[in-house]
Order: sequence, then C-alpha cells, then structure tokens
Amino acid sequence: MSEIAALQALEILDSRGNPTLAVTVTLANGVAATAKVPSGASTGKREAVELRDGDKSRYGGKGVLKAKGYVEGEIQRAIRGFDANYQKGLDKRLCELDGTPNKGRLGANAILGVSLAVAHAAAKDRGLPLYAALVDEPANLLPTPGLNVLNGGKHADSNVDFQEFMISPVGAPSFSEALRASAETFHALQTVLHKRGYGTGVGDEGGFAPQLKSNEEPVELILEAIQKAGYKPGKDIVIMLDPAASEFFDEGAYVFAKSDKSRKSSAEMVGLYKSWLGKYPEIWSLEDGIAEDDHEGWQAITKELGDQIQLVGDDNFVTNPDIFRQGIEDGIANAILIKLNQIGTVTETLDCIEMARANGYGAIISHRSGETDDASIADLAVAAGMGQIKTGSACRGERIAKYNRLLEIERELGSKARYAGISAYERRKKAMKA
Ligand code: 2PG
Ligand code: MG
Repeated sequence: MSEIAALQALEILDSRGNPTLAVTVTLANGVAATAKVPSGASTGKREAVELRDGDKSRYGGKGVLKAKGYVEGEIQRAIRGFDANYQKGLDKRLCELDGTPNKGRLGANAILGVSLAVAHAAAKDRGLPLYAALVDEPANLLPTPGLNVLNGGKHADSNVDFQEFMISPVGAPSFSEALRASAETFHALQTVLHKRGYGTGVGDEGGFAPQLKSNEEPVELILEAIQKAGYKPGKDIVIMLDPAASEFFDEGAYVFAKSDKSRKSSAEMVGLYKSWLGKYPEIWSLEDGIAEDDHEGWQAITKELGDQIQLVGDDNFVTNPDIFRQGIEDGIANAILIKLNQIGTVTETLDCIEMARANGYGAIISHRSGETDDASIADLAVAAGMGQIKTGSACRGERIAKYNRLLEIERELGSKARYAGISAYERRKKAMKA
C-alpha cells in the first residue's frame, strides 16, 4: 500500500502570467510527484469552479492562495494515509469533501492538482509511465495532433472572431513525422504571412495572430502554407476549426464584433459552415461552431453536418459525465473535447472518455489556453487511446512540452507504437456516415 503522507502547494504562474497551482504529493515511502493546473479563457458556463482569491491587491484578484490553503489544510488532512493507487476512491473522497456539484467550495484547481499529482505518484510508485498506469489495457496509440497555427477570438489581439484554426497531419506514417510535417507547415505559414505583409506575432496558443480581412482568410492562408511546405491539403494534412462560438453569441445572435461587425442567426451560422465545407473539403472537424446556450442550433448543425464532419462539443459538454450523457441523449455533436480542469478529477475525466467510446463519439484530449510545462495530457491522450489531441501550435514552451512528451512516449514504445493518423480519421468518417 502506497500511503499518501503529505501535500504541498505552490502558487506559480501560467503561460499568460496568471497565478495557478503546482501540487506535490509525497507518499510514505518517499516517492513524490508534482502536477500543475491549467486555466482557460473561453470557458464554458458549467465548468467546475476555478477558485481565485478575489483579493484585488494581489494579481488583480487572481491569486490562488485560498486554493493552496485548502490543499495543504483540509484536503491534506482528509486524504493523508489514503492509498495512492486507489484513484477512484480518492477522487470520490475529494468530491465528497468539496460537497458542491461544481467543486465550488475547495476549487477545481485545488482538487485537480491533488488528483493529478496522486495519479503521477502512483504511477511512479509502480515504476510505470503515467500513460500505462492510467489504464489496464496496454496503451500504444499515439494521437493525431491538431495544431492551432492561427489564433483568433479570445486568444489573440486581432480582428479574427474565430478562435482556432488547426492543422492535423492525418497522412503521416508516425507521430514524429506528423509533428515534423506540422512544424514545417507552421514555418511555411510564417512565410506566407510575411509575403502578404501580415504580422507574425503569436497568440496564447502559439499560433500566428495577424490582422486579417475575414474569418475565412485563415483557411486560405493555411491551405497555401500546407502546399508550400510540400504536403497535400486534405490528404496529408486536414483542417480543424474551433470558432468557440459561445464567445461571440449575444442575445440569440452570432456577432462578428472583431471582423466585419455582421450579425448572424443560428441557421445562418450552419449555412456558413456548410458553404465552407463545400468550398474547403479539407475541413474535417468543427468544435463549438455553435454556442453552448444555442441548444436548437446544436441540434440543427448535428442533423445537417453530423454525417460529414466531426462536430466537437467543448463549452456545452465541459467534460462533465452527467452533462455529456444528456447531450448524447439529445443527439448533439459526435465528439467531445476533454479537458481535465473542466471537471476537476482524473476519474471523472476518464469516465467521460469511456462514455464517448461507448457511444461512438470521438474524443480529443485538450490543453487550455493558459498552460504550464506540465505534460500530463500527452500521457492521458495515449492512455485514452482515442487517437486525438490538441495542444497548440508548433511553438511556445508550454505547448511543445506536450508534443515533446509524445515523442518520448513514441520512442519508449518502440515497435509497439502506432500512430492514429489516417486510420483513426477514416474510421471516424466511416462511423459518422453509418
Ligand atoms: C478551447 C480551449 C483550448 P480555453 O476553447 O478549446 O484551446 O480554450 O482554454 O481558453 O477554453
Ligand atoms: Mg474549444
């Protein structure tokens, strides 16, 4: 039995310079592990609560000393002596201790820090890498990445309303080759932007954040970059979008406040995406194309496009098994975005992934726009075996940490490593058509 002996928390900074938590758990046998908690900007309303101090004299109220206090006080007292290998029991205990449905008392940041640090410590204690320790079956599927090479919306100070324009190297033979193709395309995009006189500063997730003429122009520029890098759009590399539409949904209308100031109805948004799919068959995945509060819009888009592309629910499902179950019953989307801190424990996150698998939904393991060098989601993506991850562009250390971890896992797995790539993509396409 590997008993939990001590918990320590540290208020650190995330990639946006905002405070977040690093939690270290030490077991009675001396094994110790640390997890660092990410933070979102375009958050879903029903995400678990990120506890902030609210003390305006520190970090504009964003300090996390209360959460640190809970980790080292109440939570430590409640789980000291607990078996670190019993993740389910531990996470249940953490939820009960919090006592609210949304982790609003102790904070999902405090709870996730502990849950994830314990998962790491238990793996270390068993002499296993995290990706192997999280599941019973052997995990050897390296995920196809979606690299957010052009940032807009809340993640960039630009005039593009849509948040994420991703490239996904589905045609590569291995994860490392996929990453190479992506980095080469990222650099080609820089050249394409330069040539047009656009800026090449980057946004929160490491994608370029230029001032452009429309929300559509990024797709054109990316297609040009893919070709310029020597790859075939739609075959070697496909495009994934996350407009993060909840962010520009205002009183029943979609308002392009950053670009052309136009207002669109829900039906017009579906029509817009449909026209894009006709024009750009390279687009294969659309996340949060519809706002979380636009339930009818979600039903309409699923009916209209659900058999053609991957429709990913992020803000509307918030990695919450209960909310996701309802969404499945309502026939909304055909994939889910998975973010540990939207729900706050490792167990509930794994439950959501299982629910996706059982119901024929895709699942993309995801970073947050505010990140640290913590690379746990790389391991989670391999453990999940669902074949997809999105963790930013091919630059910025906190994004690269995850891709580099996947390279290590690929090397460690050696000849057993499989790359999801085209197989997962084609399987998904077939499943959607069925
Ligand atoms: C998203 C995420 C991650 P944020 O919307 O999918 O890219 O952004 O962490 O700001 O919610
Ligand atoms: Mg999203």
